[in-house]
Amino acid sequence: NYTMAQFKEVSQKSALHPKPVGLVLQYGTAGFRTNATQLDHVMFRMGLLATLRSKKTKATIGVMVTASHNPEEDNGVKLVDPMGEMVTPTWEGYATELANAEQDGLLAVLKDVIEREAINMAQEAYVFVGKDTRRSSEILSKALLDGVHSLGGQSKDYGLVTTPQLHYMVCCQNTQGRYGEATIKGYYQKLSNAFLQLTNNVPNRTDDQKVLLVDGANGIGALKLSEMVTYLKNGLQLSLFNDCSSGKLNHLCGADYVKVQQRAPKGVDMVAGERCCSYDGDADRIVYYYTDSAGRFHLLDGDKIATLISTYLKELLIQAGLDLQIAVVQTAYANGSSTHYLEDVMKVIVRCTKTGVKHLHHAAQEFDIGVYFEANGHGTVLFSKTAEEKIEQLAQHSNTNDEKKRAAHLLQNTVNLINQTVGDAISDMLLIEAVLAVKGMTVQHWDAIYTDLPNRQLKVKVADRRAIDTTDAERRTVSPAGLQEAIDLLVKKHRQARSFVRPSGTEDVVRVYAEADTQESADDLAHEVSLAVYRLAGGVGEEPKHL
Ligand code: G16
Repeated sequence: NYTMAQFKEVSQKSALHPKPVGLVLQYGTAGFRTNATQLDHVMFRMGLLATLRSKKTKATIGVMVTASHNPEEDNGVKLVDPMGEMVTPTWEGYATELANAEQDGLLAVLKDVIEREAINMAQEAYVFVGKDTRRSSEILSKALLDGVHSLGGQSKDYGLVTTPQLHYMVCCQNTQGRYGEATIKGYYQKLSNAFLQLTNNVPNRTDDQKVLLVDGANGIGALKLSEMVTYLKNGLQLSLFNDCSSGKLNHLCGADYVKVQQRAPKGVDMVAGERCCSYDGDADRIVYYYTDSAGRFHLLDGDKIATLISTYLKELLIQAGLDLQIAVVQTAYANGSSTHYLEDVMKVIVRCTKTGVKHLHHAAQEFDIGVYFEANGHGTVLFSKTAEEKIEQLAQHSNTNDEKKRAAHLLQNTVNLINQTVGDAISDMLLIEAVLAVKGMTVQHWDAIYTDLPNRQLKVKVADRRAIDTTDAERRTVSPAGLQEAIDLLVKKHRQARSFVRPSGTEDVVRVYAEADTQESADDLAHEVSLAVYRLAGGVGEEPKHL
């Protein structure tokens, strides 16, 4: 019968994408991610899984081939659910089972998923596929498409796109175009129109204020931003660096480098006082920065972005007279000063979740307006259906007084400018630029909203990072024994200090975060905690050295 024929096809095709015997991969923070040479079978199998997920949900599913901030040699896969969100934990479990099944056990796992989910195999399936600029992405996306087609799924290959663009396409497709047109041109038009609407009526906006330097991390974001420039007309004066023409992806540049190293990327001709921003390798993260006249580097990370955006939205809600609940979702990496400012000065609700956009996104959905940002610059804003309807009604209401109507229009265009499916460097950049223009703020004004506590992030190599288990949104460890007690004692030695450790879900390392009242103290604490991790959690290689 039909299914038997499909299984035969899967069996034959999977032999062309064999799994290295004994290789076991974990589904990480954003999907599978490792050296590209180990991923051919994973891609084929994720093609199978996406097809099943599409049959199950009777909707289009997306799969993005990317390893985002990781080095060029790595690659990975991100799965996108019908509304542009990440897949659910149950399906992450299926993904892990499929990826790790030995060659002769693959069909059994596949059948098991079909049975457990009661999937109608006669149902049609559609999968949207995208890839980043890594050399390995081309062949890996072919393996992925092989998987889709072998189970009878249909595909649309968007080729080179940013991760958030693929999320956007999936959402447009599954909302029958209500969210927008599922084409790259449609994406550029929707975002540019909203940006121009927001900024065109700003009085006295000078050309100088439109200047922005962008570090494209030598990745897909650079390519896509240069395509978009014509749509933005004269709304921005962009200078693009690390644009893929010569440099290496994410090497000494990009959002992750700038955030973790707290220094300017290589390859950007910075001028004191000028606004600069960096994307990451698949353009779903952004951070801003500038150097002052004394040459000091100032970073405006995801926390500062969340603060700017939520301040702007709160002010507009007040002007519009709309009673909508606004919340900010952060992770343990959020700078203590940002949380303090949001809770105590701005008086907005603040939630803390585990690292990973999927967790933040979920928490943000519980509010009328949920602003979520990881400190590393990954984030967006979610508007509930009620919030969007109230804004829409007010914008259309002819009796509304001028101030209310103006605020409602600004809110409406803000909603259109935001990619609500996932963090999006291009959309976030345009939003930040629009907010600064509308509020008449410079990057220095923005930076002065609050002062970050000095902080430091380090990585420690251990034999098996699963030795570390965490609780309380990753703020405390429960294993190995004694580690949390050791961290507590070390933290007590410093002022205004906080520190935590967690296994990375994208790299084979344990991450260490520390903050304190001075940079020296934060650096000391991060080093001391790294040593505790190394000694108690099976460190490998040389003992961590002080910076
Ligand atoms: C991914 C996730 C982010 C996460 C980051 C680092 O980002 O989407 O939510 O913050 O990995 O995760 P970890 O600390 O577990 O390695 P990206 O931009 O690399 O896809």
